[in-house]
Amino acid sequence: MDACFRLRRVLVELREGDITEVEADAIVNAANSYLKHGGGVALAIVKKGGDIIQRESDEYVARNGPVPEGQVAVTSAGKLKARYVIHAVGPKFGDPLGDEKLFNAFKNSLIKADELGLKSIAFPAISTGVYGYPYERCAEVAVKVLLSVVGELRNIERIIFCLYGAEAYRSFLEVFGREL
Ligand code: AR6
Repeated sequence: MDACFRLRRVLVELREGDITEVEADAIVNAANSYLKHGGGVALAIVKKGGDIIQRESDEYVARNGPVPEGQVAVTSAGKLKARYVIHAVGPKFGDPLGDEKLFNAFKNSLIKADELGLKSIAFPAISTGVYGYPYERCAEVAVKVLLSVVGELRNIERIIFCLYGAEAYRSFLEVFGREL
């Protein structure tokens, strides 16, 4: 079952499932700095969206260099329902600056989507797969971002967190229920 929270004029939804199926103006990818989408949610996104996503990612890195941790790059979304993929580079768990970088990865995705004039955006639990972050810690960082950034958003009306599997969903629900 989905859970909803309201933060000022923004609706925040928690959902369990596959982010490649989500209808939102942008979906966020949990990417690496080279935008080589070889595993996890990144691979699911390029498999369903098509080669154009990897091609535009390669062009981005060729032009701008690797994307630093905490920063984002935008490509189109190919065959996905979304219009854009926002590739956010999260930290690896254990990095002493990890929480700050994770905060920035969520925050910069929201700011970028808002700058593009988008109304809705869907996030996976960035850094909680290959990069090893505990779900709860990721959820705590995501809540801090929401509380600090929502007031700045002009266009975004709906923020979805699409959690993969029951354990991820339960952890986010517990933290969001407590903090929001
Ligand atoms: N929909 C939503 N969430 C998903 C899906 C999906 N289809 N598939 C996996 N997840 P990860 P990271 C969840 O490993 O930890 C890649 O190789 C997954 O269960 O995708 O930031 C990149 O190319 C987990 O909770 O990203 C990078 O090299 C969350 O998505 C590296 O992994 C993030 O897991 C990034 O590692």
